Amino acid sequence: MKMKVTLMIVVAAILATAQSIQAGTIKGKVTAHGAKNAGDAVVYIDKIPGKSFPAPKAHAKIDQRNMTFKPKVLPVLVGTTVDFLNSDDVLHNVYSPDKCDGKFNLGSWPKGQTKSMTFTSAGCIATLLCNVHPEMQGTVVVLETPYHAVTGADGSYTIKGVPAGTYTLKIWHEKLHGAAQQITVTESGEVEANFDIKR
Ligand SMILES: [Cu+2]
Repeated sequence: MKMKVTLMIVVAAILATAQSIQAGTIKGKVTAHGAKNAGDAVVYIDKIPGKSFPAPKAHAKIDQRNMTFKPKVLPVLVGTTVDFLNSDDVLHNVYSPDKCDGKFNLGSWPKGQTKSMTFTSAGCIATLLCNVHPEMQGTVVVLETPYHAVTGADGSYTIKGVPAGTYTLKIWHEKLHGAAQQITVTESGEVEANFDIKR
């Protein structure tokens, strides 16, 4: 009898531990008023008080291809290094007029080559431009948590692996604005959060 009770306590403890490391999913749809579509919006957990995340070792990548930045919008955790690859037959340049780690200018480089930049200013929105092709524009959004997603053209997004808790969910878009939301993520559930964004 005593043995059985002990076993039950152990099982309960294991279950409790398993539950605390389980994670939920945030998903939803963004509706854009005043933009071509609802794509390229960044939905993200603003910050988690008392928690900071180590800079990722893996580099993120932005390709300059067919005279565009791909992806056009890239959210990264603060401390992330982004590799900029030129995949076109022409010279491309990458610079930013925004004060993210200085107004950086990485210079120009030919096809097949990469230059890297580490983004260390949380909250910074770095507009990416190419001084060879004025029509090219991209954005790196530097965030304090790794919980973020970019919307597809239909406005849908999914953020997976979010630990249980109550958070402020925010949205960034190049031109439009939307209100932040308070959301609660449960251990293994799915939370839906939809946004309306406008000028
Ligand atoms: Cu260019």
